[in-house]
Amino acid sequence: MIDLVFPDGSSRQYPDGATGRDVAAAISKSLEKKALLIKLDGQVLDLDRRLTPDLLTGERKFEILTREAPEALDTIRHDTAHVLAEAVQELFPGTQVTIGPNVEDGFYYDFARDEPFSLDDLEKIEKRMKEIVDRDEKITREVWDRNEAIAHFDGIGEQYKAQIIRDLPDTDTITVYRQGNWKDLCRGPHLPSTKHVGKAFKLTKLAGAYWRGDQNNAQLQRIYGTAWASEADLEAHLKRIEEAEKRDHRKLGKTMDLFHIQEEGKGMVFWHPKGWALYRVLEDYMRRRLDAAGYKEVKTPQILDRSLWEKSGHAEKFGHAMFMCESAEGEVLAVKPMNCPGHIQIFNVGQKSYRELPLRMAEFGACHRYEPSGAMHGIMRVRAFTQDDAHIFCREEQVTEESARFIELLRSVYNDLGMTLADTKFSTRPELRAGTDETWDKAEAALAAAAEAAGETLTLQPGEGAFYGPKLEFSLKDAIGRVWQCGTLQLDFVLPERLDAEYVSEDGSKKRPVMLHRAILGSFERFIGILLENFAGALPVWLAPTQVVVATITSDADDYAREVVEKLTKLGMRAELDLRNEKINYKIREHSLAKVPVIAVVGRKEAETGQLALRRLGGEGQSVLSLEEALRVLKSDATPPDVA
Ligand code: THR
Repeated sequence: MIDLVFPDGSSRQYPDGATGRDVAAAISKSLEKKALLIKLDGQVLDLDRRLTPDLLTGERKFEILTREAPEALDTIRHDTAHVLAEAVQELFPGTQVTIGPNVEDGFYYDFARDEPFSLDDLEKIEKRMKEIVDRDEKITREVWDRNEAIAHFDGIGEQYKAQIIRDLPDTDTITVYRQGNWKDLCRGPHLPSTKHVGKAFKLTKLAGAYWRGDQNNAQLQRIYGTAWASEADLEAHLKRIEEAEKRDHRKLGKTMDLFHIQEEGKGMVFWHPKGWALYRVLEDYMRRRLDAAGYKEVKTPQILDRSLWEKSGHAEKFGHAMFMCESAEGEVLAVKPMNCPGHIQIFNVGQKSYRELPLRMAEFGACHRYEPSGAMHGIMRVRAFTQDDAHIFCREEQVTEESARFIELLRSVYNDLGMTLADTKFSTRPELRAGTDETWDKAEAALAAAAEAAGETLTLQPGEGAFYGPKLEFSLKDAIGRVWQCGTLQLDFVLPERLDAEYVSEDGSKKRPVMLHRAILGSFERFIGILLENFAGALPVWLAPTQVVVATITSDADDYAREVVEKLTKLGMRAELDLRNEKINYKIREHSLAKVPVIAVVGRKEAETGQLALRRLGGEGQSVLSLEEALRVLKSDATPPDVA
């Protein structure tokens, strides 16, 4: 007999060889109907898998999974990939299947076929997939002999599958899933039949791929799809994608004339006047916040001799991401990928006393890191970026207090920028690292304790720390629920040691300071991308590159419009004049597309009465105010939240 423990803690016995379906049926007919899979000691298995003692690997924890279970969604996606492969092979005989894993929100399948698939083919394939679902093909698991499996797949011309089996360790059980007349080598688990896949799926795109991701291998065709447990979930997903496309910062960058990137500078941003205006507002804001929080701003060189990067450990541990250059005299220099070694050089000039700590050294440091050309994404993922960086040199006993202050500042900055902190990850020692295990033990314990003292709940990310220390990563949630990792706080005992930073302690002895590396925005480039997507370009007045456009209805209001712009400019606002001989509705549409938050419309009437008609982006109608009142309202909207 097999003893199973249910989620409510109760346990029951079943005959050896009973299936998950038998167990569900014994509980209730309705459960048997809804059951799709089972979970046994953490492993998801087919509903019809015979339960044998060798499957019990732990506390015999047993669960029946229905459509609503997250694990079921993974299987639905994977089964949709199988249905896709079956449909492709039915419609395009001679196409070979390779692999078809799950990815975020869906799956893909790589096919070997000489002729390319077209977008029209995707429609045909989708139709056939729905027919396969209607056929309700039973899905069954079979254990095959390894050599027979190789011979079978070779025999039917499926070279890739035969190759996959050849490369599997001898000890692996070879399982083949049969679905109607179609078979695929697969580890499983799978749903009981194609009916359960449902029709909440959509094929989304075609892409090229290489066998095993190696460009020396054969080229394959990848079909991507998304699949969900219900039509409503699919609809919601497609809506989110549509919404995200509308907000794409690359598109907004163009329509708002903010920046561009070109081939000759992959991952390097050309800021246009309007984009740079936005950048400067954000930089000015950050500078004020840092000044107020007791940071001292510095500027350190862009390229430095390789020897310094060897000493710091960057050349060895971070060299893969560094750009190197050589001078005419043969010196080898590295373009800085980080600001930390530079800041330690400033700390090391003159003797430091414990009284000077904590010393918070800030820099809007332009860094360069090599990113593979395929990984770049607009201004969000770039090779040249500017960190809102700072290093806090402090005593060990100041770590908790400084971490708490930093987290408080970070929360307040995100709040001012209209975002909320969603999640904090704690990343521990990576494979490639500097420093001893004892140092890492100490650093990890201290950082986790400091974060918890500051009220943070941490999600663990083992092995994701910086090479010199563990780190906290702070993520934001945007207006459509997407999460972006931005801020960081890292605790480092390693670099002060490697670069000889020291201070004179209270008892006159020399000690190493602890270094806290921290950034709030992460990088200005990425953060501006996030702001644009979060607000769909409709930035709050204080951040908007152009805050007000004064647009005339008729030319007899020109002088008055000029006077208004002059007044706004005097108040420190970014105002523009639109005197063009165009219809007012045309002007309004154009400035709305450019996401200007306020348009002040002036005609003869406004000029005569000394008024302004204000139209807000996304708002209905207009409010007519006296010039004085309008200036007061606009000035107030344009004031950054930390100054207000
Ligand atoms: N060196 C750190 C980094 O690049 C900053 O100081 C935050 O992640």
